[in-house]
Amino acid sequence: MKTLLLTGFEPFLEFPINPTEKIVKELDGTWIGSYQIKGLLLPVDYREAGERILDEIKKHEPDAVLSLGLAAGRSTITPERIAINCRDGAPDNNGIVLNDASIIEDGPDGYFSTLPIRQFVNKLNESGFPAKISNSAGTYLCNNVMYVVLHEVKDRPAGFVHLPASHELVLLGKKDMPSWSDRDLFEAVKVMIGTLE
Ligand code: PCA
Repeated sequence: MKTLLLTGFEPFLEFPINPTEKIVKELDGTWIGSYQIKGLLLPVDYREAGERILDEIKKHEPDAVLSLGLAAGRSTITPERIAINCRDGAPDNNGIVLNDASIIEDGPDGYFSTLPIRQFVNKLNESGFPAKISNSAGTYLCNNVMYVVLHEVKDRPAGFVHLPASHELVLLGKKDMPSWSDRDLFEAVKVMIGTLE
């Protein structure tokens, strides 16, 4: 039996819904291919997010780690290629603002995803879900979580995928941006996990 730690984030900033929260809750405990999914919801909090995911990895020793986040405004599923050692941007959910700050002092500038991101993109596109590799996970919480996981986890596939907004989020938040149905987001996540050996 293999396990996959699947993480999502709570709502943040001007987004009253985070579609990754639903996906993680719905998939928790289910089986996809040879993996049983362990779902974990992360806070949008610089102090806590990294610690929570690393604790969970230590506790459960999952065979793979896939973290999900919302990239509002993107129109496709975007597996991230790289995490950088930088925190800079809008306030987190506790009002903490960081500018030009390292995630890990004296850590490497970046870490490449160890997930099969090219396979993810190919399989998603073949399955009818538009996807492309992203070369920047930003400098906010998603990049932060991706960086701290890749700093610690060297022997298993780990990385991050950004998802577009859901229809529900766009309607509720009165946003003018591309959106997908929850069902398609959910199925796309299953397609990616299904490519893992
Ligand atoms: N997206 C944000 C943080 C939480 C989320 O879902 C990001 O891209 O950093």
